[in-house]
Amino acid sequence: VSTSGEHVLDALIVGAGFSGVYQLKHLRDEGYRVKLVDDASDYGGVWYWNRYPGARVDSTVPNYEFSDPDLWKEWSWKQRFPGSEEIRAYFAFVADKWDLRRDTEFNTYISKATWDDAASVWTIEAKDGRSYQAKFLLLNTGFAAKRHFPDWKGIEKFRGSWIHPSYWPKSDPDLRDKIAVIGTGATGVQLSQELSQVASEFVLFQRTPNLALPRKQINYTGDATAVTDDKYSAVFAGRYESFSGLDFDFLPRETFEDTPEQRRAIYEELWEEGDFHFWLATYHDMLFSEDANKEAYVFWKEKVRARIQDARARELLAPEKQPYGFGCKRIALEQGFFEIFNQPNVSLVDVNATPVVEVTERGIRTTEKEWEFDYIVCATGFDALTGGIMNIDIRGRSGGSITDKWKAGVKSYLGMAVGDFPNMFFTYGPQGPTTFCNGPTCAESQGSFIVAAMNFMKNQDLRQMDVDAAAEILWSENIQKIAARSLIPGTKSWYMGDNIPGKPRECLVYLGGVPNYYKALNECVDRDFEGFTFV
Ligand code: NA7
Repeated sequence: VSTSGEHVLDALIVGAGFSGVYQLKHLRDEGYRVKLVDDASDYGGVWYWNRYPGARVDSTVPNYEFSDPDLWKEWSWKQRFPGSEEIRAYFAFVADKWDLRRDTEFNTYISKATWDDAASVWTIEAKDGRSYQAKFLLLNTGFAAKRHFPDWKGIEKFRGSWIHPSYWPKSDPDLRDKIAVIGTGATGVQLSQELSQVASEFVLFQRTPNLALPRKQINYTGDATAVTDDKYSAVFAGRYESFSGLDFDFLPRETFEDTPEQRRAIYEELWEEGDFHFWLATYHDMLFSEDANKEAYVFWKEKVRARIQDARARELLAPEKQPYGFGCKRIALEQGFFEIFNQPNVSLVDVNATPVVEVTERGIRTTEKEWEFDYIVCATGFDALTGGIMNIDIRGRSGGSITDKWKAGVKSYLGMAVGDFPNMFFTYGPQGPTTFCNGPTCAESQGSFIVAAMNFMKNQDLRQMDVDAAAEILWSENIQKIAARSLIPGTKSWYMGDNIPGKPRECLVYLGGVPNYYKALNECVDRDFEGFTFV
């Protein structure tokens, strides 16, 4: 393949979730020659992979969809929180409407990317030996692309099936047998609700309780929809005005500005709303003041403890003493989760009190006993935020890898670009508002930034765009400074890199809120990409 000829793409887009799909459509609309590749065999990103029973999004629609009227005018969701299957159907609909398939190659796992400084081109290699050349490398690998498994000894001995939920077999296994779920993140909670209803014996292995909130699903039947047509544009505009990119925001006052009675009434209202309201539509000091945070926990605990009959389970799931900062770990949305522990077929193992010793042929041996299982489901999460990017051997201008560059901690500008890696952007990754901003909102704001950057390069006849070292230091330091004002660093979580042994401890997400992030992107564009250097 020649580096100067027609084979060189304007951009190779890696990852066919919301971000990648948005970029294919919008870069192609601008006349660029682009290609979208993904390891999966269809669109959807995390939704392609996450097919486990109960998998569903924790953002409501229409927040969780593209804002293009050509799409929303024709598409009707069946639920307020759509399930994984419905989201895959949405992606298929988008692929047809936006005519994406002609420029997409599936079953393509990108393993290597090397920058050629003389030619100003990336050579990008797939695991099967195919290679691409592109002026821009656009990484949309998502925050949950690298799976994490427990390092228990003896895993290979187990005679039953051992599954990570994001590799769920396409033909559902028979789940009426004895099942273990490891982990109480959003995935573990969703799985537990479903599997506990079919398994003869269901055991949840918990390390940390999830301070889950009531989901309050709504089914849209007949003509019922999330919002009427006249409200869509306001919802989409509102996403950029709220901290979390959703259609609600923190209250404009502090917890103790209200009387106890007023506070109680507010908490009850937020609880009744369901969704993340009790987390992200509450008093604005909840994630910043310890006393405010404690107050929220007291209410949460009272609500949840009343739902669990067994005293031991109650204390493990909703401890009397607050276990960690409320909302400082990713909160799950639940519907009936706490009630499953009232069922006779359900047990809860506390791996802190009775640690796992080994996996055996028949199941899992803890310091208490050997548990027998047919299936062990490892809902143990991901090397979140950085794993999807560091999975790829990316070599920048100086020949160094991104893994080397980020060894002691992430460095980026705007949570999208990395110094020494010219003409490369990533989305929905570290140092952006990732997961504190729902996927489609980020896909559209970061995607438009990429389109603007490529247009700027074209209009100015530029070949290379790299990050200015000072801008990178400033952005990266600012991520930690903003985090330090909140309670989030005080709790162990994957926001802080704690779930992966050896990962540097630092805040991996931008906690300044979507409006400030969006403003930073827009200012950068308006100031002719201040913070970047050009050739
Ligand atoms: P998460 O949120 O990373 O949850 C993983 C869970 O697995 C969490 O409860 C962990 O406990 C637990 N875990 C991990 N390793 C172990 C071992 N060795 N033993 C016991 N328990 C363990 O992943 P999810 O897939 O649930 O969610 C990821 C995101 O996807 C979610 O936030 C949404 O945005 C969608 P811990 O809490 O670390 O003590």
